[in-house]
Amino acid sequence: MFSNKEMFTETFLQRLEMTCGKSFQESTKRDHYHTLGIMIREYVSSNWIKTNESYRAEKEKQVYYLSIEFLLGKLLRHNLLNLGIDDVVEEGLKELGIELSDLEEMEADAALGNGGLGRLAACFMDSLATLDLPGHGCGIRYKHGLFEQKIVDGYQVELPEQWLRHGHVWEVRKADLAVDVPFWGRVEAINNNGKLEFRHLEAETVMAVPYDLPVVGYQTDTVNTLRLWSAETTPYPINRDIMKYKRDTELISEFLYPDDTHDEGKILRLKQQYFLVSASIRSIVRSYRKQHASLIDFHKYVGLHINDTHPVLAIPELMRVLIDEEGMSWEDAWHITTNTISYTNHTTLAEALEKWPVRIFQPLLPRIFMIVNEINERFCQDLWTQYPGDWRKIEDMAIIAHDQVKMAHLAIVGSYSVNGVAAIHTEILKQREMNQFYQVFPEKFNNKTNGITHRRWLIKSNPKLTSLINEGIGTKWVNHPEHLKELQFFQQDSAFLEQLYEIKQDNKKSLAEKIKAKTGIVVDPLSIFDVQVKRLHAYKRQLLNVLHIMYLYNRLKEDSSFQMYPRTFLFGAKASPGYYYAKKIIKLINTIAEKINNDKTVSDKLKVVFLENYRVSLAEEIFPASDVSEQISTASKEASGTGNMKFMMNGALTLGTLDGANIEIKEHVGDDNIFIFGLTAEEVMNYYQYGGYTSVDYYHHDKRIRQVVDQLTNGYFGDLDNEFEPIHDSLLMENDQYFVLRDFSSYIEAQREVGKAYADQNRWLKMSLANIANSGFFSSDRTIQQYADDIWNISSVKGKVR
Ligand code: 26M
Repeated sequence: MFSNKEMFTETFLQRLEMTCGKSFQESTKRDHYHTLGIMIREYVSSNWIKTNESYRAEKEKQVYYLSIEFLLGKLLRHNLLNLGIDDVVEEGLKELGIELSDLEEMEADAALGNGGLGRLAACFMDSLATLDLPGHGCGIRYKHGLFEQKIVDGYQVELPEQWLRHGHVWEVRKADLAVDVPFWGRVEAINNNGKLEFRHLEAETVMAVPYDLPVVGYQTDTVNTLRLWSAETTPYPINRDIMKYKRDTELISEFLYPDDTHDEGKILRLKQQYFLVSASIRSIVRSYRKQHASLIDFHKYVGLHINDTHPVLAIPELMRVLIDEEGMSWEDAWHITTNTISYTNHTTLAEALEKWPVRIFQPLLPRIFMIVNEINERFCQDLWTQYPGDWRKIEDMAIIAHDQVKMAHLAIVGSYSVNGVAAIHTEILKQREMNQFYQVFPEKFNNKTNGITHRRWLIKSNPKLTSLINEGIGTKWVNHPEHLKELQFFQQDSAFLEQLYEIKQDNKKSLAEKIKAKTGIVVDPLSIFDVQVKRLHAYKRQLLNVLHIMYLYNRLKEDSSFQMYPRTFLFGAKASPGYYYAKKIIKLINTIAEKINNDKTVSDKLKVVFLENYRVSLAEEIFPASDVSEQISTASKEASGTGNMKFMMNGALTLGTLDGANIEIKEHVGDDNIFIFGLTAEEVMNYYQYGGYTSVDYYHHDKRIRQVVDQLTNGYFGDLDNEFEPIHDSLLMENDQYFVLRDFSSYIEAQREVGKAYADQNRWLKMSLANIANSGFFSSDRTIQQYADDIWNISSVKGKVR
């Protein structure tokens, strides 16, 4: 049905009548979108079935990527592109007077994630399928994804997100594959001929219903599965209060938690975690059992990867299945479990490390708690043998201590691989945060630097740049992104550089139009688009960016001889609804934007725009239109970053600290093609350890700093009622935890260099080209191949199956 235009339009019209029960004349854009989605799903389904059959027939090892978040975004164009039918569909629709881009607008972003960690999971799904690797995702089908952000009077307001309002065409509900997940109740031990057996009694049971999404690889027949679980009531609940049972059950998959650092310790969150893990493992074991007589070789055929500690209960849950359901000994079960589970750490921020009070954990998951307890006791025994008498160390490393269950400790002890997400991050884990564990299990630790799918973040989002690259070096890079390196041949080709310039200008114009339409603000596409888009966090230091803008404004107002290249500063950021300080920063950005954008005396030099509701689909419009990529976290705090890679791939230049993957970006592009400033991770950590930083000294000794910090509270920007006093205090009274004032001068200097480089158009274009050319390493295809080779031990099934 997609082999040519005519075939497509014919089938489309036929399906439209069948699925919508309307004539073409009566039909709406939504009907068209829906019909197209159904057609694509149908087209994919035979390869989906074949992929599954061949995995079964070949008994291939399968990897399941367990993640509490999958930040997918829109799927229509992505699927068309991967299936290689985007042109046929686009042209066919045109014949019918329909614009494909209008249909794309009908689709809601699937925003089942907060930020980096969730988007990484989505990129990994794409790379797994494209590389023909037997890897699948397991997640939760939240009824409401990440909240929708509105800016009202400069403040963030959150609205519930409604992606399922019109249904989701890509999902298939599989009611027959539902499994039960038990909570609460009590455990009874029975003596069966001298062997203790455990039964979980009087549990409140929740039914987990899977919704499967096909994950289509690029130009391949492989179709993997992303299985999202939805919580429903069982037909025969034991709970007498039916209404309460229904509420409690449905709440489990109702909302995504909108926090991406703070461990809130909410019982519902723990319920979500066990729900995901238990449903996934039960369904994996059930299908495994159809192929294998016992679970004794489970680890040879199944890998379970846990995306941060959120799914760490996979460890005790697998132990429970092996012991209670399969009758295995503890030793056999432990051998299998610790050869099945692998774990990725995504942060070293102390406030993000998950800990659960025993008083919450034990009653909710009584059998799982017993198993965690046993794991802890055996681990402490081993430590005692290795470090006899060292009570302090054992207390530090224990999985349960001071009535808390430490999820990261459980993850390290119960897995065979622990990886960080960028070289420096892994080093910090090994040498500092997890050093005690590294000493005991050095062989487990390894690095896997993050990556992004160049199919969404370059080919799909920046078609003009994609065409230019294809004209220059052919299309080999599409399957082997390291070939982007060949773009370096064009370093001296002024015609090529000119085209690169035109494409960036076109993309900037499109974004400028969008900004005008959404906010009424007119921005000049000839100005430098200087962009910071990411979650709002103190450690990411949006504040440093803001203080610099205030400084520039002051210079422009006070010194008529001050020269600067015109700039447009763009921000996009959601703050966690309960994160008071982060919300203040949003208000601050909007407050200074208001004053600056309405000051005619600087309007040819300076504009500030806060883009509402930053999300995957908006990101796809921003990266291609960016010149400067702000990656200015306090060194040592950003595990990797992945936005930095998306900017780079679209030819933006990084202005950043030596943090996370910025360091590897610098190594790939070379020192001349990046702007680095600020303290190193080493220096930051030394300050934390030995002290020696006094932020007020910087306030007193640098009048540029004094001026902008004073302006936070003196009403200069028109703010009322000490609105920004908390920010002012964080810098002076609380000694500026994130070294904003310490790095201020160095940042101004680096920003000046950026302006100078941009003014030399030829130089800038060469730098931009160097960034695109060296971005191949940051494709998630490279990352996933490393996971497959070094952690999972799986290989491409291309040619092996079907
Ligand atoms: C935990 C408990 C309760 C509520 C929310 C959470 C929680 C949710 C998401 C905690 C952390 C979450 O994500 C952290 C995250 O996104 N980390 C980022 O991971 C990226 C991919 O590896 C890295 O590039 C970023 O540097 C890192 O900040």
